[in-house]
Amino acid sequence: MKKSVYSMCGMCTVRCPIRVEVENNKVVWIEGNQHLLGGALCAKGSAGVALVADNERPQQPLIREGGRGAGRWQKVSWHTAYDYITDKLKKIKKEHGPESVVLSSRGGPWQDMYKTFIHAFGSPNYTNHDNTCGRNTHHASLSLNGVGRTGFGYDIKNSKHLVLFGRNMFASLKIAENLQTMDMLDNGGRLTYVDVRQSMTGLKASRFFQVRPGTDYALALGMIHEIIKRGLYDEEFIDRYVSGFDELCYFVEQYTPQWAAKECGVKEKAILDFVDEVAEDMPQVIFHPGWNLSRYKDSFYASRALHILNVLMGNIETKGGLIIPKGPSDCGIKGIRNLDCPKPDIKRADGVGWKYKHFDKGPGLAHLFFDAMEKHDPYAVKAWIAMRHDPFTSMPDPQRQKRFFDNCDLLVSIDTHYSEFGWYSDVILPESTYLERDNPICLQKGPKPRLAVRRKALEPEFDTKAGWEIFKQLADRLDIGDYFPYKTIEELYEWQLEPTEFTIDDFEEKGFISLSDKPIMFDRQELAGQFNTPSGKIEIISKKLEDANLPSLLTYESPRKPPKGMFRLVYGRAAVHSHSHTINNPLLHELMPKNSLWINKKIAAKLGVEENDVVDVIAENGVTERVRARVTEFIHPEAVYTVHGFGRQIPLQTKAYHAGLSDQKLMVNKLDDWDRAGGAINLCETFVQVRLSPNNPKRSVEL
Ligand SMILES: Nc1nc2c(c(=O)[nH]1)N[C@H]1C(S)=C(S)[C@@H](COP(=O)(O)OP(=O)(O)OC[C@H]3O[C@@H](n4cnc5c(=O)[nH]c(N)nc54)[C@H](O)[C@@H]3O)O[C@H]1N2
Ligand SMILES: Nc1nc2c(c(=O)[nH]1)N[C@H]1C(S)=C(S)[C@@H](COP(=O)(O)OP(=O)(O)OC[C@H]3O[C@@H](n4cnc5c(=O)[nH]c(N)nc54)[C@H](O)[C@@H]3O)O[C@H]1N2
Ligand code: SF4
Ligand SMILES: [Mo]
Repeated sequence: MKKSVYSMCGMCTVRCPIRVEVENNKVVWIEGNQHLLGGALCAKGSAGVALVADNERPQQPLIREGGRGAGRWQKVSWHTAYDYITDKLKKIKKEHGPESVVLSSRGGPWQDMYKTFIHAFGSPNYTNHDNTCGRNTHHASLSLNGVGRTGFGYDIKNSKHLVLFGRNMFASLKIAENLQTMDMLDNGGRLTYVDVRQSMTGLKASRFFQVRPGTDYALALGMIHEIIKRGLYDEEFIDRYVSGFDELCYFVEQYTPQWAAKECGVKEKAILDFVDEVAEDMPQVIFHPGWNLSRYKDSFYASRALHILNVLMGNIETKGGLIIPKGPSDCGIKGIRNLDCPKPDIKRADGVGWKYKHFDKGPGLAHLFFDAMEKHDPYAVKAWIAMRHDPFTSMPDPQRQKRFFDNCDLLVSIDTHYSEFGWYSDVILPESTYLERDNPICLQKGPKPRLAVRRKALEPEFDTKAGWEIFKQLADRLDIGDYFPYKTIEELYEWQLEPTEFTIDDFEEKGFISLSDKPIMFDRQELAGQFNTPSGKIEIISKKLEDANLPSLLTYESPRKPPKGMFRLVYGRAAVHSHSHTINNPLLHELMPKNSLWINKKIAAKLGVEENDVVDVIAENGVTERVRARVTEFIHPEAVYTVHGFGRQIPLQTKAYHAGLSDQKLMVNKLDDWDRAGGAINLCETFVQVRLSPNNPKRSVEL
C-alpha cells in the first residue's frame, strides 16, 4: 500500500518541511513540501532513506559491560534500560541532590520537553550545543536589540543587497533561505561575501572580500565609519529607537576604510565601492549577523558591529530587511500548549545567571560544567544525559573532556546513532529516526506564522522509540509523570491543541497550519516595545555589559599571527554532511567519504606539499591527525581549513571509522579559552603545525 505523509526533515536541525511517499513500510520518495519549498530538498534530505536502512546504528537499548569506551555492550529491553537509568538517578539525587544531574540537548522546537523533565526532576541544569554554535551572535543581538538571534527573520527575497560574513549558506544549507537568495539574485540583487577562503557562497557573490582570519570586526568598523561619515544612515530610525549613537560616532572615528583595508588585506577602493552600493540599496540591505560566526576572541563584537550596521540601515521591519517574527497573538488567536515545569530556584552549576549575570540563563554554557565535575564547584555534577547532543564532537578536546566526565556516575546518550559521547556512555537509548517517529507540534514564528508537526512515515526498522515516549517512561518511573500529561502521541497532540481552534487533522492538507494568510508587518512608527532592553531602545551602549566590566564598544586588537611554521585552523560545513552524524550514511559517504586540509598554494610549495599528499596536522600538545592536502590559491596563507565531523572513532561505523581528520581533537586546551562577553568557545583561536607526512606513499604501484 502506498501512502503520502507530510513531515519534517531530520537530517540536520534546519527541519525543512517534507513530503514522504511510503510503500510497504519503505520510503520510495522524499521531497520538500511543495507548498513551502516547491519540492526542493538537499542531498542529505534525500539520503534519509539510507539512514533508516543503516544497520550500523544502535538497534536496541544498550548498557555498558566493559570500561567506558571499550565498546562492550549488553543488549537490554527498554524496561531494563529505563529502570537502570532511573535507579541510578534516584541514588544520585539522594546522595548529591537533584541539581547534580545535567541534561543537554540540541535545543530547537522540542526543548520544552527536555527542560520539563530536568526541571521536574529538581535540577536547573539544562544546557545545549550553542556554546559551540551561535551563542556569540545570540548574545550580541540580546545586548543590543534585547532579543536573541532568532528575534529577527530576514526578508532576503525582497532585499537588494545581502551581506554575509562567513555565513556560507550554499554549503551550510537552510533550503528556504537558499531559495530566497536565488530569487534575490535572479531579481538583480547583490551579494557581498566575506570569508578567509573561497566557498560555494563566494562563487555566487557579486563581491568577495578574502580577509585575513579574525579581522571581520575591523572590516565592519571600517564600513560603519564610512557610512556615518557620509551620513548614509537612517537618521529618523536612529533618533526614534536607538541610544548611544553619539558614542558610536566618536568611537569609529579612528577606524577608517583605509585602516580596515590594511588590517583585513583587502582593497580600500573595494570597501568604498561597497559603501556606494549600500547608499543605492538601503534600506533593503541585510547584514547577516553570522550564525556559526567564526569563533574568534572578538566575534561577539564583530557580530554586534553587524547588528549595528543593520540599525544604521534602518532596515528593521522593512520589506527586504529584518522582520520581527510574529506569533499567534499577532494573528489574534490562541497558541498551542507546550510541556512546562518552572525552573527550580537553585544556582546553575555553570555559573550562568549568578556568576555570569550578562548571559542568557536559558541553556547556560555547556563547557562551564567541568569545574563542577572535577572540583564540585559550586557543587557536584554526577550525571549527564545527552539528548541529541554529542559533547565529544561538538566541544573541543574530547581527550580532556573524558577525564572530567569520568567523575560522573551516570552518562546517558539518547541518540539515533552511536555518538562519540554515546560510545563512552553507560547507557544508549536509541531514538527512532525522524522518518520512524512523531514529534510534538511546534510553532514556527515568522511574518506568516504557522504550526508544524513531524509525523511518522514508517514503522521503526529496529527496537527504537520516539523521544516523547522515552521521556514519559523515564518521568513515570521518577514520579514526575504528571508533567507529561499523555499516554499516546494523539493524547499529547490533543492536549497541545486544546486552547486553539485546530485539530491534528488540520495538518493533513498541506502538512502545516498557516495562522495568517498574509505576511504581518508592524507599523515602523510603532516599534516601541519590540526591543526588550532595559531602556526599551536598541542600546549601542549596554549597561548590562558595562556592569559586567565589559565594554560595549571594544577597541580593536589585531588577531595574533600564527607562530612560525604554524597555521590557524578554521573549519566549516560541506553541503552533503551534517556535522558528524551523516559521515557513516552509506549514500552521503559515497558523495564525500573524507575531509581534506585546504592549504594555500604558495605555503604548500614551501612545505614541499602537493595536491593530495598526506600531511600530518599537529596540535600544540603534539596530538597528530593525518589527512590529504587540498592545495589551492583560494585560502588565506595564515589559515588551513577543514570540514568538521570526520575522524570518527567508533569501530561499528565501518565507513566513518578513522576516515579523515577530527578538527575538535586538534583544539587542545580550548575548553578554557572562551569569550567572556559572548560565551562561546574560541574554537578559531587554534594553531596547528602542518608537515608532509613521513607516511606518504609517493608512488603507487598499479597491480
Ligand atoms: N571543532 C568543531 N566543533 C564544532 C563545530 C565545528 O565545525 N568544529 N560546529 C559547531 C556547531 S555549529 C554545532 S551546531 C555543534 C553541533 O553539535 P551537536 O549538536 O552535538 O552535533 P550533531 O552531530 O548535529 O548532533 C549530535 C547528535 O545528535 C544525534 N542525532 C541526530 N539526529 C537525531 C535524532 O533525530 N534524535 C536523536 N536523539 N539524536 C539525533 C547525532 O547522531 C549526534 O550524535 O558542533 C559545534 N562544534
Ligand atoms: N550542509 C550542512 N548545512 C548546515 C549544517 C551542517 O552540518 N551541514 N549545520 C547547520 C548549523 S548547526 C550551523 S551553525 C550553520 C553554520 O553555518 P555558517 O555560519 O555558514 O557556518 P560554517 O559552514 O561553519 O562556515 C563558516 C565559514 O566561516 C569561514 N571563516 C573562518 N574564519 C573566518 C573569518 O575570520 N572571517 C570570515 N568572514 N569567515 C571565516 C570558514 O572558512 C567557513 O567558510 O549551518 C547549518 N547548516
Ligand atoms: S537542509 Fe537538507 S538536511 Fe537539513 S533539514 Fe533541510 S532538507 Fe533536511
Ligand atoms: Mo550550529
